[in-house]
Amino acid sequence: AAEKAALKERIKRLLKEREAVLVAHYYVDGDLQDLAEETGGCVSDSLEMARFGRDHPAKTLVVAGVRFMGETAKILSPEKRILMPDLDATCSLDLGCPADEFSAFCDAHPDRTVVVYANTSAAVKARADWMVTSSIGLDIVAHLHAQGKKILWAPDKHLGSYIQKQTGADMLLWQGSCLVHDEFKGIELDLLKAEHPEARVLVHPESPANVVALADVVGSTTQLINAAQTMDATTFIVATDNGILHKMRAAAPGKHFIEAPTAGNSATCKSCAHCPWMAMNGLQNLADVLENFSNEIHVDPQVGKEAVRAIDRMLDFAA
Ligand code: CIZ
Ligand code: SF4
Repeated sequence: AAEKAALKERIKRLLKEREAVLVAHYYVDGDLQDLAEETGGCVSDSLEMARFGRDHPAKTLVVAGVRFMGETAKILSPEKRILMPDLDATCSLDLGCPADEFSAFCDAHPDRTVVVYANTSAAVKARADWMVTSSIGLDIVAHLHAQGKKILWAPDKHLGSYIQKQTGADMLLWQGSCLVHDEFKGIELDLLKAEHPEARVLVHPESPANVVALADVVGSTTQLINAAQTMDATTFIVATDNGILHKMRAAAPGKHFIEAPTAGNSATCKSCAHCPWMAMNGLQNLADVLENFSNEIHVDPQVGKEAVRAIDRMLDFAA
């Protein structure tokens, strides 16, 4: 504990010395989220992290999250130095959608507007017409559908089919999934609901359809935290990465949060819903990158220029 406190103090000192700001995702370790908050950085979802980083005057951003988040920050702020605690922190959605295969898929369907989720590489974003996050994807697809556009969606099949059902849009779906959310189980969730009939169920739409079907609220991380705070209930079952519980408990003190069941849930593994790549962010590697200015994110400037159009479209739509 003393060691941890010393490490936190060292990081605070380094952030000042290096004139750097820390942006952290809701899914990373609670200590990192607290540090970001205490030092004037931000804790948020991938959209807000990128926007905050772009608008903050610091010349160095440290992104505690996964690689696509560092890349998005770099694309939006090419003049800034973007560092990440571990450059190998990736995402199964990004891994499952290689740029060359994706580009061929787009070429085969030239009549479709290409909409990609934020959880993709810079090269995939460069091939897209629009980038969306889970908080705004539904509104953007509804908007395109109203214009009579047919859509090619990548990479998350569950989020895609959820948006398809909600909007009625013509969507061709890439078959990717998040290895964390894909593990939530409908039957077990139904049983858990029966044990806690008073509980409200909060579900991220990267989860399978039979889990989404049991939700009281389906939404992005930020939307789920807001629901926990504002809904008139004291117990919630939460189907998303359990890193979010840190923020939910702080935002809604006195309320009770239960993790939704995953395939891995058992006597030995009570909380399996945690992204192994988010978990690669720690105090020690964060201190190291600040000390050494190591683990810098680079995006090919031409790719970045092409990718920024898809991101700016979303930001303009949101404004
Ligand atoms: O599942 C993820 O990685 C999410 C929800 C990212 C984000 O904040 O949009
Ligand atoms: Fe990707 Fe899922 Fe991890 Fe998010 S939680 S970074 S979607 S693997």
